[in-house]
Amino acid sequence: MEKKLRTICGFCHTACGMVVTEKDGKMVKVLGDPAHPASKGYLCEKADAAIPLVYHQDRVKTPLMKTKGGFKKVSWGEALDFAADKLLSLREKYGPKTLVRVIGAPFSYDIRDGFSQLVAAFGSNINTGIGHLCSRPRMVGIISVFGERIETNYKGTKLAIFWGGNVVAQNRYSNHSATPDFSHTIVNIKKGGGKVVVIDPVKSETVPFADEWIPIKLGTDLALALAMMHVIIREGLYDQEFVENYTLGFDQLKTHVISYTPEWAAKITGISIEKIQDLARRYATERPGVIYDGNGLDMHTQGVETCRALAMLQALTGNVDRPGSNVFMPWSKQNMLPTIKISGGPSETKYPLFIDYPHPVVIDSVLSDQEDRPRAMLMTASNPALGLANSKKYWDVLRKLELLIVHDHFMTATAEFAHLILPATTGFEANSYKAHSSAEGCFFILRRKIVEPLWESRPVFEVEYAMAEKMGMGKDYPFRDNEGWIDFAVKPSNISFNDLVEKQIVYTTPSVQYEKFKTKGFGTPSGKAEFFSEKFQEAGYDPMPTFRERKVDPLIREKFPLDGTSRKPGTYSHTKHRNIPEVSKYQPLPFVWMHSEDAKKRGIENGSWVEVESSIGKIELEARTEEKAPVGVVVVDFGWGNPWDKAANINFLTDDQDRDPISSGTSHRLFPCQVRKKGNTI
Ligand SMILES: Nc1nc2c(c(=O)[nH]1)N[C@H]1C(S)=C(S)[C@@H](COP(=O)(O)OP(=O)(O)OC[C@H]3O[C@@H](n4cnc5c(=O)[nH]c(N)nc54)[C@H](O)[C@@H]3O)O[C@H]1N2
Ligand SMILES: Nc1nc2c(c(=O)[nH]1)N[C@H]1C(S)=C(S)[C@@H](COP(=O)(O)OP(=O)(O)OC[C@H]3O[C@@H](n4cnc5c(=O)[nH]c(N)nc54)[C@H](O)[C@@H]3O)O[C@H]1N2
Ligand code: SF4
Ligand SMILES: [Mo]
Repeated sequence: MEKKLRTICGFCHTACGMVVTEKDGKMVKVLGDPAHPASKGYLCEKADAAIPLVYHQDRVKTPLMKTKGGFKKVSWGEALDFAADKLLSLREKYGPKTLVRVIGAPFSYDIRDGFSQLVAAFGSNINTGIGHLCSRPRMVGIISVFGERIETNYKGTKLAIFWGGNVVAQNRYSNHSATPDFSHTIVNIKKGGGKVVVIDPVKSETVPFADEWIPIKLGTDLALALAMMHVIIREGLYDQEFVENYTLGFDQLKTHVISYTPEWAAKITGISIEKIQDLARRYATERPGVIYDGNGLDMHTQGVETCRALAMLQALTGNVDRPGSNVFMPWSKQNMLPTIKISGGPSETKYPLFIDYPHPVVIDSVLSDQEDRPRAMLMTASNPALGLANSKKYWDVLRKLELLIVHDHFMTATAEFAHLILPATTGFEANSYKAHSSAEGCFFILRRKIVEPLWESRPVFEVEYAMAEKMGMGKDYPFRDNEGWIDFAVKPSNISFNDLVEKQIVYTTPSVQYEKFKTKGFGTPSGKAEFFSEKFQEAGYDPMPTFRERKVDPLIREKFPLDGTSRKPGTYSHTKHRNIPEVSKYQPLPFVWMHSEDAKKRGIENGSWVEVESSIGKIELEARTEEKAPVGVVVVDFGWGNPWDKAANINFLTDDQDRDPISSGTSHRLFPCQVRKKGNTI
């Protein structure tokens, strides 16, 4: 019997629609789903991992417990008993905040929600993950201006600025919203007479598709945004009606940006005065204009302030909530987990405005000798041993834990440190869901179970409930498995798991209404779009974004004259799938990309084996002298270092102390380094 079943890919946030052919209980073919409103049949090459992933012989097939002699296979019963006993005894000794939940990029909502009820029922509110590196810094900045997050809308756009986003390689044109027919976004903008500008220090895969590339110096985007505001105000190009009626703090902003001239910014950003003026004028007058703020703005030490300034640019020009600009998209009602609220959280830390519990704070406290430090971590869908800054130090964090439980498919770099590994189902063996806002309305989409769980793998909510039962917390659960969780989560939108099974995609809101600010104002404390934030001021930050030149100790600079930055190779999603030949064939190994001038000076040729060193550590990999970045900048590929590839992990070079003061985001995108041909010293 052969069946065609609709689901989503789920290897990245875009969540393209997929049609899987299932035959006699096995997945046999994967195609794009033409009926999906955003992907319309498109799948990228990463989707080729789907079938090989599910049937991969190296999957963790049973629970594994660490013993002196290595990992030992145990039954689920033994694994759950061990986890429950150890967790309860740690709570007894050190209190509930001994337990930390860690998640990776939430490509579907089982990752967003998994184990959160358990951690809360246990009494802890320490929920952390990769938020400080991904989207959260941007969100904090944007929310301070608008009170909520804002998305991109390309309908009739005359000027699209992809700012710190490699949209072509990452297939990400918006942060939470589905862009209709996304793979043709740039073509469609151009067809409508719009222009595309890319602001990126690196010649990314998106650059060849743009009308203009503005190579900016790494980490200086805030200076550019401030100078653009300077020009727009000085030349009276701002949207006077919008500014007068819907914003707060314009007079203060006007004074604040006086010194941020294009002349000042040109020196910092490396962009000419004329170009800065031109971009400011164009963004204010070629309307509607839209800005996509990409992950290139996170992982810098001024990420929040940069994105605050980008949101302020939108408000200043009135490119807000209008077709073809940045828009507040409709969002579906959901029951959010945990249902049990524990007081504290980020507000207790030195990053009070951050949304999650900052992972760097957890790192500091685990490594401290505080009696009440976290001693247990429960992780799902996360590989922080490779993703977080200063891997060597993070490995010490993992080593120091008294209990590390990892729910994953493979023996990853992180799982190797675990006391207990729990075999996880892939996205094709369990039900999950996701919501996407869009101009056409917010829709829920099912990530459908296609085949029964292989070996002894189990979906996260089944594991979570079983663990909760063992600890006597079953009564705190409004669900027992993934299906029950979906029912619970989508209920406020008046739909059920069965509706999703039947329809695959269910719209639960009307289509977008533009210019909502005219009737509803903004979700900020003042109800206006805020150029001046009292909230920031009260928390001890600047009420308006202030550029701070990044200072590198001259001694460090002397030793490490190059600026290193990070790249996500488009053919992978983070650290995944390098053990799947169908995908890894495109780029089996990581590279450091450098300018031929820098290479020549060091006797390095295309293909030379080199050592990249920072003040934190050293890695060895192959050099590519393709000019992706200007002289002085080297670009290192991210995502390697799992046990099966044993290749260079860039985060052996990044520093976990170099942090954004508001988000704790670490500087993976800019770190001083040196490159040497192996065996040479210069
Ligand atoms: N193929 C693929 N797709 C993915 C992912 C993946 O791993 N692989 N991951 C998913 C996830 S979780 C995320 S967060 C998104 C990320 O997707 P994007 O938001 O597109 O982010 P990146 O590709 O990491 O980086 C975007 C660009 O920012 C540039 N950049 C670096 N520093 C700066 C700077 O200082 N200023 C400016 N203006 N630009 C800078 C980089 O050179 C890069 O070209 O992609 C998602 N989609
Ligand atoms: N230097 C540098 N560092 C970075 C970045 C960078 O560009 N450069 N990018 C940052 C960004 S934007 C992000 S989002 C993070 C990514 O950090 P992570 O999200 O931690 O990275 P992934 O490689 O996606 O790890 C996910 C793990 O979950 C497993 N997994 C996949 N699907 C499932 C599932 O359904 N269930 C379970 N239980 N497990 C599953 C995979 O096998 C994998 O081991 O890294 C950050 N770190
Ligand atoms: S990995 Fe590729 S196919 Fe899968 S959701 Fe992302 S863009 Fe779509
Ligand atoms: Mo991310």
